[in-house]
Amino acid sequence: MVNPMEKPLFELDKDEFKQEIVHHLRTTLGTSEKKASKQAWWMATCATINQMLFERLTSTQQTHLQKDTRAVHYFSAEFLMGRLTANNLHNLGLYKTCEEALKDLNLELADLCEQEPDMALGNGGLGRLAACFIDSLATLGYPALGYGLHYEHGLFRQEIRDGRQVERPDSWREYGNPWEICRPESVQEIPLYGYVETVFGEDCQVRKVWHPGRIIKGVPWDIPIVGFGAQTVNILRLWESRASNFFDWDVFNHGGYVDSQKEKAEAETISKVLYPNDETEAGKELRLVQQYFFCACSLKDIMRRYKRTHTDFKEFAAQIAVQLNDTHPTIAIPELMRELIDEEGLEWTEAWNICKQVFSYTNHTLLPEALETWPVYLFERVLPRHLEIIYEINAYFLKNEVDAKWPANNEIKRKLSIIDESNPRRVRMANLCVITSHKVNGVAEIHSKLVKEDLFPEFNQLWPDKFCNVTNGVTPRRWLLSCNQELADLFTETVGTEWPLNLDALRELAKYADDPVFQKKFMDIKLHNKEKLVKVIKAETGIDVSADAIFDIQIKRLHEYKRQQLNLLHILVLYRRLLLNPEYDIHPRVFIFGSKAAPGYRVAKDIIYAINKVGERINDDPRIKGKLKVVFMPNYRVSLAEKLIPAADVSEQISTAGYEASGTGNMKLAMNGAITIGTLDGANIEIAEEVGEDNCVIFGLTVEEVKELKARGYSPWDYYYANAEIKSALDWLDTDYFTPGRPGELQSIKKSLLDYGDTYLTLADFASYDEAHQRINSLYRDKARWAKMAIINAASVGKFNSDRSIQDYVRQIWHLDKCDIS
Ligand code: 8GP
Repeated sequence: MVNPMEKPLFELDKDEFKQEIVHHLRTTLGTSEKKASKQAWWMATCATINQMLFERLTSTQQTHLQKDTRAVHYFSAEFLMGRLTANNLHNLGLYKTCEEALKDLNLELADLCEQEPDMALGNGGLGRLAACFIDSLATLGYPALGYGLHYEHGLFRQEIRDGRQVERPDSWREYGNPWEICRPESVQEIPLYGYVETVFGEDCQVRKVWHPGRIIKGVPWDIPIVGFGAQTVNILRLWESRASNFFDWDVFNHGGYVDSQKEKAEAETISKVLYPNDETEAGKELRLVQQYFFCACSLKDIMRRYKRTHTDFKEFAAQIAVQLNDTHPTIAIPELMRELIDEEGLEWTEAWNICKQVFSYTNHTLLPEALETWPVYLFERVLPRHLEIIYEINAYFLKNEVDAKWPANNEIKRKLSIIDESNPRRVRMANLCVITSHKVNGVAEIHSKLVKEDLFPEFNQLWPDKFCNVTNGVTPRRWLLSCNQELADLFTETVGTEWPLNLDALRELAKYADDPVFQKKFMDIKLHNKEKLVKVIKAETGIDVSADAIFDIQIKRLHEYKRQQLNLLHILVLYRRLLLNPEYDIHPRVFIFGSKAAPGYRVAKDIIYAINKVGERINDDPRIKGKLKVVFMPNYRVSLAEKLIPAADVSEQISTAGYEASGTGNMKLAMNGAITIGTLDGANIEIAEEVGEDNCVIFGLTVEEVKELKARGYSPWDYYYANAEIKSALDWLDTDYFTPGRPGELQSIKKSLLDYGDTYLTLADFASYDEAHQRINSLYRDKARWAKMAIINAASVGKFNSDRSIQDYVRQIWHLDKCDIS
């Protein structure tokens, strides 16, 4: 069916599209229809798409320059873009045209899309949020640039060998990437290391001069970001590091080829790999250098662009907004100070006033281990001038703000200082962010409240207006229109074409929630998506599952606070119940996991191993007659999420209350009609408000109860001894039942839940979780009830459109105007 929403924006019809693809196959790819591989066909299709993208890109950039628009610059160490082919086609309104053109050539568009490697330049939620946000910014027509790092290797590829995670390098651009454009004309030079000299100038002014020990070249790669409707095409600009002189020619001439390459290799290391840590600080010099490198390149780029239309810095803060996506780009603050003072000759207070207006900061986590700090000695060596500037900002802040509010209170000074005076002394990046930024936001109501009250209470007393909330969102273009086309077509048929831009339009669907005909259509699509996933599961893991079972999905990074171990414990208990009583009455259930663990996070990797080993035993056990299956999908990534989410019946959002800042998978799953089983944490709370508590299954301790229990003194042993099923399930892990001949291999799970104190209260929430699953079971058996719940979920998630998040940022923080592109 042709999607009525797709008014062709460009005058290309199917036949012309076809001709263009063939033309590119021959002239751009240098091959022929007879010889072309799928990869070549895919590249030729991308080249055709780019013809239109580039045209809009140029007109957007020209209009922004002409109108001298204020723009937001989204600084992020991660952009988890995934694949772009289908997304770009949908946003250009050309998906169906392209599909038909390829059909004429005996090719399947969906099949060609599989040729595209994921652009996995991020770890998880934070990186994917950045990708959704730049889609929304372009869709809404706001002038915006994304700035980040052009990692040669993105997040590692995960293989599962004998149940264990093995990390393999990711090479997303091994054979070239059709979406990126190199811009040698905008190369930047970035200083590092060296020393600072204080000089007395001819004008009788004392100045600081940084004599860097090294200069690195920053080469920009632009990824065009096309908004839905293709009016605006913004840019994601990613910096690649190179040696400033290709190699040392003299050393080379004297036969030292390897030595001459050393500097080159060192320089290129900076943008070589993404740090695979999710929510933990990586105390590595290279990471600090990465952060500085991309921030310095981006600020120089911003200043270069600004200077095209301005001769001084009076308008800078009116033109430029910089959003710091977590603390990773914090170094941009002293870097802008340095540029303005040392390079542009501004007074300290002038520069400081500009910085305070330009920067704002988003916090994504309360976990203390995730709050970045850097040893002072490292700063001294890598960025000596920046350390001086940080000291000056700190002194100014402690004197003018802290002392003024809390006179002679050293304890508060110690707490709020940018410098942590313990040994070794460290720079607290979050404090620098809060002190400078004019706005600090959390990413869900509850999280923003905890940011204010628990994380930064004194800062909140100093500047109550600084703190605000912007609840996260996801783009419905990728997470519904593109990944679940059948459901998208049903929605368009039912409520019209407006919903990808105004997701609230889906509220209309609620009218049909009780209509058996609509319910059948909705659930048939779910079944069809499940059938497609059954094939993927078989191909990826060899496991047979039935599409008639409940597909219960937990997809997210592996972390103890996200509690995959709670899910596993419940699986063990169900399995045991079935062994004890083969008639135990449950609807067949497939538990599906997708998750990567940080390579150095032992317990997380042990949990992956345990899921796989328990799964192997359960999946092969004829006694339970296929009522339970456990699937661990290897290499979880954006493109896999696009297959899993449309097929989910149940969405597992089971973090310990107070620990998940927001979550965004919870939104994607609800949008596709999955029922949430979740704690009152992060955005789950707001999802429950929107869909109604009758249409999701809430369990477990609340934030307050978690705090109370911890304050009282929590002992997991109490639950272990009080609940025979918990005890049996955990003791089972001491045996070799799941690892024949190798007893005790799964013991670390039990240890973390008992001996090490069960930090995330898994055992405390178990009974409530189990009861919630029983509710899921009986709800699912009432087909009409379940269908109604699923429809209401999809109908009620308008709030979680990332367009709404962007509008919130614009209103509260960025104050931008939309710009029409001629
Ligand atoms: C995540 C939060 O854990 C998640 O709740 C939230 O929805 C998401 O950010 C977007 O706001 N945090 C991270 O992904 C994170 O801290 N990643 C670290 C690698 C930097």
